[in-house]
Amino acid sequence: MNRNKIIKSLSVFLIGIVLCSCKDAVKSYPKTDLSIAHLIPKPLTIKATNSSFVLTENSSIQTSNIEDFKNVGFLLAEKIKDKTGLNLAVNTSESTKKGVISINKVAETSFINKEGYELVISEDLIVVNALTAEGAFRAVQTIRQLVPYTAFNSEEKEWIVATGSILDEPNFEYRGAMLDVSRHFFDVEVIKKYVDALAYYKMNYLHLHLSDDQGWRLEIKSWPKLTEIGGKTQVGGGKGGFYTQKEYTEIVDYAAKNHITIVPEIDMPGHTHAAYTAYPQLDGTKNKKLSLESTTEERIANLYTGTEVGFSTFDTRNEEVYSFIDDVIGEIVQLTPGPYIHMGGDESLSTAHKDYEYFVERVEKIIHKHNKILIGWDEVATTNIASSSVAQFWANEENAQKASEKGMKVILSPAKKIYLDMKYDSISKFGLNWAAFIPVDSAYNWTPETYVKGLSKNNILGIEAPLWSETISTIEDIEYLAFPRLLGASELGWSVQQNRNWNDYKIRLANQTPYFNEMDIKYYPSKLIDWVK
Ligand code: TNX
Repeated sequence: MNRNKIIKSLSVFLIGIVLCSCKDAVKSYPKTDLSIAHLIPKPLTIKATNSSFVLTENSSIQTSNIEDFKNVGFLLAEKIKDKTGLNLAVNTSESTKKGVISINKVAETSFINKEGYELVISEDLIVVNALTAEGAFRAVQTIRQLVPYTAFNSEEKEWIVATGSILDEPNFEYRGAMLDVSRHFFDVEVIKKYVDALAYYKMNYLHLHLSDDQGWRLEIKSWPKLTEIGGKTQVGGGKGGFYTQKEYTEIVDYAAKNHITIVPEIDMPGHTHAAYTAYPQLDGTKNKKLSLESTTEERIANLYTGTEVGFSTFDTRNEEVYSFIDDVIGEIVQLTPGPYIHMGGDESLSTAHKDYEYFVERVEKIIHKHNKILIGWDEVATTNIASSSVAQFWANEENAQKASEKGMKVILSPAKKIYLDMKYDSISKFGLNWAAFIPVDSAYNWTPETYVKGLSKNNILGIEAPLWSETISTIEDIEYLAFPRLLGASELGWSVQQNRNWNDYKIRLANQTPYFNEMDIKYYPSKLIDWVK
């Protein structure tokens, strides 16, 4: 190489270095504003610092060396991969460079609430501090919502996260959704998809309405005809279905991975036609068409596929009914790690009140024997029930007040506001309207803290959004009714009253379309919302 050539290649090299470092030095990222991020539910406090954390292929995740914290880290990596394609290393030795997301179990935070978390996002680092993996998991949902759908620089694979800090904890301990899998049966995959969305919006309970007049949906090994006969149809006469215990466990485990607790409901003493059609000795209506001598086919032919309520009851004075319930609850408890068993108790219009009272007290004893807490629809508050049991208010305010006077906690599910099976308006494709039409703004604009006169925040365990399934039979139908109103329920449950505001919410809601599209959620595109295309 002659001298000139050497000088030439040296200068190209030097220019290269200068260019590279210049490029690094001048590389500038946008000014951000964390305080207007489209988060649902709205966090307790947000402080913006207006610069950018840059998520790249070199970013990594590091967690406390505890199993359930590690799982939260892996879950975040999986979700970031789905969204951006970036493959973040979790807990590897290289994960000490710039761009680390650090998820830490700490002994103390600004909160004593186990779901609370602190999230600090600076240019180089994202830090999550939480007392429990549950808190870390809720924080991870916030991070997921903060990572944009589009890259800042797709060539260099850079995603921008707004910097600042968030201190957050839930307003209510119980933030639930209910699916009626009895009127129409929905399989495990449908439930899992619903769980995914519940988790993303920080809800923590999924109540499954597992039995009703039209169908019994959970395998009970000691009473196999419940599903062999009682699971054979549904509203309108479809094929019905049921969960094997293995499938139910799969649901419980999947929910647990998402820090969601399953609440199983066996509705009784009313809403029991399917159960006593399978086992006529339980029948309290003296239905002449049912007898112990009838064949399986005859019993299946006697199942109910209509939608009327209030005609059925167990025989509350028959001891066999209570050994049946003990067996059923005993098996369910074995499969259910959560603290609650829901006994229904609504609309028992064919049960004399004294028999209803007697029944609820007996069932409460059985549930206590199995070390679980009873939840019942608000009618259970008309009995001599223990203060440790929980009433779920749906229609009768007096019952909710009675419950709180007894010292019971109340879950708020006012049908006029939070029944996801109510139509949006008169032209809705699905739904009922016996309680109200519930457009998206009405579903959001109410105040759980003051909704029932005489009930204060201390009496309220939380809120739950039930979805009854008389009129719906597919996942698309579920999504039409639940989305977007379910998100309103999430915010009413999580966010404090002073942070809830329809005009602010409706913008954040409009920006959920990329998530709905990515998850293939067929939401109802309400005209009240200026949906982001
Ligand atoms: C009332 S809410 C019911 C259900 C129906 C629902 C339909 C409650 C405790 N009982 O049996 O499915 O209305 O909206």
